[in-house]
Amino acid sequence: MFSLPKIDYPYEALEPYIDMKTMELHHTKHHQTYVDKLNEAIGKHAELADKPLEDLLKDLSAVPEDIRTAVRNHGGGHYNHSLFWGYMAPKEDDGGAMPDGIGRAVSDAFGGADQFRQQFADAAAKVFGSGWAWLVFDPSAGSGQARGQLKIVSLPNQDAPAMFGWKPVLGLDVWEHAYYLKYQNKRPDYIAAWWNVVNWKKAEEMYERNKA
Ligand code: MN3
Repeated sequence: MFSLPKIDYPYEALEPYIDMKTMELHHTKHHQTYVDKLNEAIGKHAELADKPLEDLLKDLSAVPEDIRTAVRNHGGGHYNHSLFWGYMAPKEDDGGAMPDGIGRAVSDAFGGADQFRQQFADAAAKVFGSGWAWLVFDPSAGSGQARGQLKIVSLPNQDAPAMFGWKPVLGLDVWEHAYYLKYQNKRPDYIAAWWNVVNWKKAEEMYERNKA
């Protein structure tokens, strides 16, 4: 059975950039619902009970058809949000600047840290309807160099990078539930504020783990 992961900081810790009420609802209602519906689906197929979620998402065609859409939506939702909480941290704890490893990598891949931020923000702003922007590794591209393997992609709904063979480094939820209470329809304002609470240490850790 899957369960709701704890968040390492209190709901109010990302104020004023991400408000407490949004964090609480996002975690205890939205994320919890993905967990519940994923468990409901997996409960229909005992043979899947021990499978890691990432393995299910990597090969959805192997998931029984009657629960495939539920695993895609709710499994993707659980997977994405479990990463998302760690991609944020209270501002005073994250050091602010990108650590060297990921800093060099995004400079190589996108021409500089500012260019990376701009391209990522554009991708997030342009997601039509509900979805996510991601910085991912694409192991099928390039040859061991960050250049060519690091990509900015946007994905609809709760589709997860694992579904496309990509390894996540950093992701931003741009569903309205992630920002509507504080920012209403102004998604670009939410995106601009989000940079203040990005946990670069976590992104660096994901980068180091996935680049090999
Ligand atoms: Mn969400």
